[in-house]
Amino acid sequence: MAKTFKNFIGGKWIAPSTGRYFVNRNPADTHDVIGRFPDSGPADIAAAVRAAQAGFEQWSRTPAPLRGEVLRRVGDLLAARRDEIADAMTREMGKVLAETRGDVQEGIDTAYYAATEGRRLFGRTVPSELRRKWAMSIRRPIGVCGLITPFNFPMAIPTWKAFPALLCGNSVILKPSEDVPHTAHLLVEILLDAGLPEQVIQLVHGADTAGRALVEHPGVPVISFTGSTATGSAIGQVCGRMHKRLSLEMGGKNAMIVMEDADLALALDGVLWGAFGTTGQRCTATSRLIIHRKVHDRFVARLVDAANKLVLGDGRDPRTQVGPLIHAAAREKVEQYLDPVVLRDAEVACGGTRPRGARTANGFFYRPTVIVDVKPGSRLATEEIFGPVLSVIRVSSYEQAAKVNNEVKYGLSSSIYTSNVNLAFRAMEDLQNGITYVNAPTIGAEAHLPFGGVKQTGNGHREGGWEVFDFYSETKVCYVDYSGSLQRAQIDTYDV
Ligand code: UN1
Repeated sequence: MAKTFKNFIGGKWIAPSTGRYFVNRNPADTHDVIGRFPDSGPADIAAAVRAAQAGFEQWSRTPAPLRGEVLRRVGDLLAARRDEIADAMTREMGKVLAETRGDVQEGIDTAYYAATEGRRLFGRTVPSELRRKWAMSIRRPIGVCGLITPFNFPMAIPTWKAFPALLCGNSVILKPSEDVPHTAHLLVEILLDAGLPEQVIQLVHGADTAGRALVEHPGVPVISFTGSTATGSAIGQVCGRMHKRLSLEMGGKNAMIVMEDADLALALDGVLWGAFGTTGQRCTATSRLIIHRKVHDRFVARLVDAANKLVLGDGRDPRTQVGPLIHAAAREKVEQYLDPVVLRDAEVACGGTRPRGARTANGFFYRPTVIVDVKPGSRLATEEIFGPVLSVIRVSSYEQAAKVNNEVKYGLSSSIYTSNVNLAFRAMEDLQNGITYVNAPTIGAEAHLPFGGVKQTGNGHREGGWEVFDFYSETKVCYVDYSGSLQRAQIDTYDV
């Protein structure tokens, strides 16, 4: 009998008010059941908000350096349990152990970064217009933050959101993806072990009903969401109506540009990792290869050869290089793009089918797929697939490559392989993305730099780095007049 997990609300592990549960299975072997998790409803969210408001009263008054100390201990505990958490993460979402260890490492880095920020959280002092008067800004906590996180980075993304939110003095309600509830459970255990006051963190499992109740609750002034553009739009409408602060990280259709003067061996390693790492299930995944016609045929031949050799299987098997997709619907979505009606004149150079054999028989596997002769503007060239599918587009110049890169509604990451330094710098300006890599693939952003995209990928906020602390805090301005008499500001003494 599979283990039954609970929500963490009001300082206790409790069953959902709905009495309903969903089953969490290993996507590499659907016979392997990890556990049953709460399918929560609005009453669970309401209870979590009440508790989080009480937690906020306490935590917002705790000095920021002490809040940072708790996060430092969180980093220490994550580091001590890294391999065990990575194993559990691979079991519930499929990516290989090297990647899930990296996912936990991103959480560790984010914890230590936030910990040190507790001793900064700078405000500013600026000169006043008037004598004997000080003018300054400070940072204040906001309240309860509702965090809705995806399956592909089960530890890193919750920590990107929760740690800066906590460091700034807010309390947190985490609603993780229903595909990766176990990793979220482990994270909350660690937060509590590190000494976070128990009302400050609430964990509410569930699907859309729980997520919607969180977004619509008037007691949650801050929402941060990573996921699809369609869901992000729906959340944006509610938050706009309710005047909530909202950070959105959504889709991508990221391109790697390979110019004729590129180091092709380097670019080959880059595209294999960018397109097929995490089975293509990253917002930053390399989904398009925009390649100069002079090197196209040579490069594609080597790419197809290497992609065919990638070993599929359970991510906990050390031989495995590519794990499964997250669930049946994700694989069916990939398969839709292989329909002849969608392919039209494009040609499948490798992959394009489910694999055969015992290693992959019980999971949602799909072969690494390269599609050539993709036309700019077609569905394969513009839509996010979120699977191991690479669309190859042939171009004749840098100008054309940059234009094709920019011809999509998304703008997360891009990359250019070239040995021409002038072109590299031009690309950094021309490519309409939140992140551009030179001679590196489109994935692999570092935890201490701002992360996010332009256009339909986001709504102008960034996660990570120094900028995220602005999102999770309110700027407050204070004036201190120590002149002893009424001094009117310049605008109030203007002489007509
Ligand atoms: C995501 O896919 O949502 O840059 C985040 C990267 C990772 C983060 C990806 N550090 O590839």
